[in-house]
Amino acid sequence: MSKCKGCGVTIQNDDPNAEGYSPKIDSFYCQRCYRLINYGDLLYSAKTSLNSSNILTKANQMNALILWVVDLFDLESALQESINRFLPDKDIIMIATKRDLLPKSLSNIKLGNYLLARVKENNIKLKGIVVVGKHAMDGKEEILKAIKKYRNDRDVVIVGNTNAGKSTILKNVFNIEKITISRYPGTTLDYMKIPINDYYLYDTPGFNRNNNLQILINDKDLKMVVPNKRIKPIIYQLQDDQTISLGGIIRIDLLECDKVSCVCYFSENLLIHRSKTSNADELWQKQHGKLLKPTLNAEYEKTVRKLPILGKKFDVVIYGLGWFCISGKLKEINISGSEKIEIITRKAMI
Ligand SMILES: Nc1nc2c(ncn2[C@@H]2O[C@H](COP(=O)(O)OP(=O)(O)OP(=O)(O)O)[C@@H](O)[C@H]2O)c(=O)[nH]1
Ligand SMILES: [Mg+2]
Repeated sequence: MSKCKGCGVTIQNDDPNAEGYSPKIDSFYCQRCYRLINYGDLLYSAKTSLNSSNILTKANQMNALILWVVDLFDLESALQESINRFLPDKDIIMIATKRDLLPKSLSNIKLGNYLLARVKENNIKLKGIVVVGKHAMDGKEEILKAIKKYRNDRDVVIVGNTNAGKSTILKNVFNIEKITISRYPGTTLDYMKIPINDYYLYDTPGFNRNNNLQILINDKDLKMVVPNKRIKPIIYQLQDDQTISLGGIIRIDLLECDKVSCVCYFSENLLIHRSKTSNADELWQKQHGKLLKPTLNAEYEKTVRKLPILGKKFDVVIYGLGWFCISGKLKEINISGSEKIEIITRKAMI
């Protein structure tokens, strides 16, 4: 049976509604990849059907060097579970992607030190870290050098969260032109074995993080929340009780602020709205889904949670959406939004 050259799924021509369908059994692409590549539209979403543990179990059984691809914009989501737990005894290189999305004010040295510290703190054992950007074109040589240094006659398997940029590496570093890349999580559907000189390189489906906004949001709203150009930080100076709304997804109440600076690192397509906390309830009642959009499906119940304040300067990270950097004195931070989205505080990145 032939496999789709875009996503690795086995091609079938029995069921037009099932994965891998193509009108012709010997097609190059399945119908979904064909439409993604030629029209950029998504026939069906595969983001919830992927099983992360199967992907890693298979990688663990292979005699291979692991390239663990981590989206810098969505770092916490990648760090939430130790990669070593799933791949004990494997040599792992972290490829941190999408450097081009982070502000220029964050120097490479500072970013490198931050990554090293976070990896150490999370007890993750790596052979090395390579930072790349602009669709893996910047840093391409470093990836090739790292593979050369650590491969030791083994194959290479690329793993990581959905949308981290795994297939983009195959396309732009290894010139695998036909591979499908898209902004929709769950693009690659099966292991893809690609011969490279004297070894095989494997692309794999991404792991699905169910507490990540990019999985929870409707596919049509993805382009409002996932940045595709460098993030321009928006800075608010806050006094007293203030509320910042991120579209209709999350609302953050910062209470009893005393000269607080709140820097927002989010996609420029996302509407960020500031109001007094006393006006915020009314604003949400009137404008949710109108001015305040996108929203999540109604099935995601809205809850309020209190976040710890981590000293004078720290980040509040919303998985898959971005983060705030808060500095100054304040008494309380309350977040309203679906409890399914993970929100944490961390040491400031920038
Ligand atoms: N700005 C920016 N976007 C990138 C970069 N690398 C990848 N992307 C974008 O990230 C999205 C996902 O890229 P893919 O290569 O399909 O990601 P993947 O990890 O293979 O995703 P799955 O197959 O779903 O697991 C696409 O919209 C890419 O264009 C980068 O360096 N910079
Ligand atoms: Mg892929």
